[in-house]
Amino acid sequence: MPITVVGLAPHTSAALWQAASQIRADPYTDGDAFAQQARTAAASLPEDGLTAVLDRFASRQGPSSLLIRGVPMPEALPRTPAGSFHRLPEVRPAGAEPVLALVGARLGEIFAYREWDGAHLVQNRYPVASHHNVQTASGANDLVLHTEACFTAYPPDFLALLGLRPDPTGQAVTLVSDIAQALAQLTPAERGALREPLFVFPTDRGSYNHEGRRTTEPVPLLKDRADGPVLEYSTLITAITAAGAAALAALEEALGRCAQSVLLGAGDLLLIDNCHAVHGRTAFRPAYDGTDRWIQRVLLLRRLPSGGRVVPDTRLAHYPTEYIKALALPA
Ligand SMILES: O=C(O)CCC(=O)C(=O)O
Ligand SMILES: [Fe+2]
Repeated sequence: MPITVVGLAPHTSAALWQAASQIRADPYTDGDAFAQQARTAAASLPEDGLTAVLDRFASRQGPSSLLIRGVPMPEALPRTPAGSFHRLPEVRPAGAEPVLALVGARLGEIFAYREWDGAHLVQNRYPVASHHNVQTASGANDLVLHTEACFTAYPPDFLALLGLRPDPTGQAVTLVSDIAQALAQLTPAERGALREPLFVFPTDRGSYNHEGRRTTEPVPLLKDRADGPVLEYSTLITAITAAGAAALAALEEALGRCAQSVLLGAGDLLLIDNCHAVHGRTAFRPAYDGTDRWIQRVLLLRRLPSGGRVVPDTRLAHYPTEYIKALALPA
């Protein structure tokens, strides 16, 4: 199934820019006001073809990922920064944040993880030299297929990824894979195994012991919810039994076969339903000279938890020590 693409006509693009101009708060210093303004602007968008597509996507009647092309961009974009965005001496909006938040807020409430990206409600993603070999969005190796924030208390319902600057070498390609399509290629026994608590992440800080290695507690990957099966997945997961391993291998292969490639150019906005699609990114060779690929992201929840827009990453205690150190996450 090729990815669904919606191209914005110039007048729709202009209307989006106009609506986004109501969002004036700084996303990095005044996140709550920024998100509230985005919510108000999104609710008052004129009903047209685009809002119909977005509302269908948000109600999960459409595809599990959707590419919108022709999102209006600011006239001038600064050079791609070096170093993590939230640690830059000067954190300044790039100008695309309001339009990203506007479309995102039509799908849900913008939120962020306290421990990541300085808890910014818009996350800036570009290659960081010191993360080159780390399994993270700012790394340069293959970013393996994953459910965003799987097995945390608050995995996003949706993600929106906006291309600001494409990879000049064309190598960095975002991957999305439809879960239902992949599951349909598995046997009933394989799907059954995915519903069993047989799956762990290897970590030196886990409480469980599998064949002499520490791991997280075993969990099922597939859960049945009222609105259909929901999968939480990462290629980094391993299984604790042979049946689990066979099911996991079959799933990995099927997700790989179903993966679609999206080269995020400037103004390309990829919407992902995090319950029904997994995503990743191919490896690339950044130059680290200000011309590298740059995307911005918002995470969305259909309903905010009572604590507000900044939530804890409840899996942090189980990340490997080396990973926490490499990314300088709060331990
Ligand atoms: O860089 C990409 O295309 C995807 C990065 C990613 O997985 C994310 O931002 O959640
Ligand atoms: Fe991701």
